[in-house]
Amino acid sequence: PGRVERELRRKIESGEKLFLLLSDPEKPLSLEIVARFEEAGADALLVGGSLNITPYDIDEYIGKLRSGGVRLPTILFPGGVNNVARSADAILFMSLLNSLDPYWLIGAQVSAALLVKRLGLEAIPTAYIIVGHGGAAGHVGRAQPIPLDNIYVVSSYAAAAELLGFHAIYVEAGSGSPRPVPPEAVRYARTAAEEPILIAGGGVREPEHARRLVEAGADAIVVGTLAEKQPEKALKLLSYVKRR
Ligand code: 1GP
Repeated sequence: PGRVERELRRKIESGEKLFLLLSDPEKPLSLEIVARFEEAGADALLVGGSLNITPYDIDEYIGKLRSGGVRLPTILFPGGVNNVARSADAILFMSLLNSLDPYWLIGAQVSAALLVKRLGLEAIPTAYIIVGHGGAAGHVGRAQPIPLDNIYVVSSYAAAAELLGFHAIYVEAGSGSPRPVPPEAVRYARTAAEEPILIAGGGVREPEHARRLVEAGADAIVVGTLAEKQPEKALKLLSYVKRR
């Protein structure tokens, strides 16, 4: 693993749970908001989105945060090849395991791989699994989302991800999903795969829900929409994740 992943793993191994703030450069979180989350103990900033983004937007955004004093590690959370930008510290190099389209399984990765290497981005091999609503990511990624009433299916995907050597598993309900990523999905993933960093996100709005995700075995909770719409509540949620 590279430097960013090693630091995340060091924290996880010391018993910390991670709060990952998500900013979509199409509607970016302000410098002031990002700085407040950093101050409050956020562990990294994920940057990315599905639509209407260029690498220039991302570089400009990260540049602005850096010159404003933000020191958080920045990790690309790419909605596509258009999200590969040099100013980030690392990239979730993802395969959408339950996509029906080979492009999102391996095509986008082939398009991006040499660029990721040339830009010197640290790649964190990540299995992306979409459950329930799926949001824009599910639609764009042509996912066959795992049905919420058969959520145990997540365990098979998680086990496959571990055996294939992914370093992280991201269980996603979709940004702004009306139903947040279920703790049961996290529990099935955790039981089936011990080694990968387990990330959960999508529609997380309640501090209590974040606590349940962590109890179910999530190493990291991603929050985007709430930080944009109700930053105070998102900061409270952060404190629930980090206090443990
Ligand atoms: C989306 O999981 C992330 O990819 C975060 O979702 O915007 O609903 O927090 P929210």
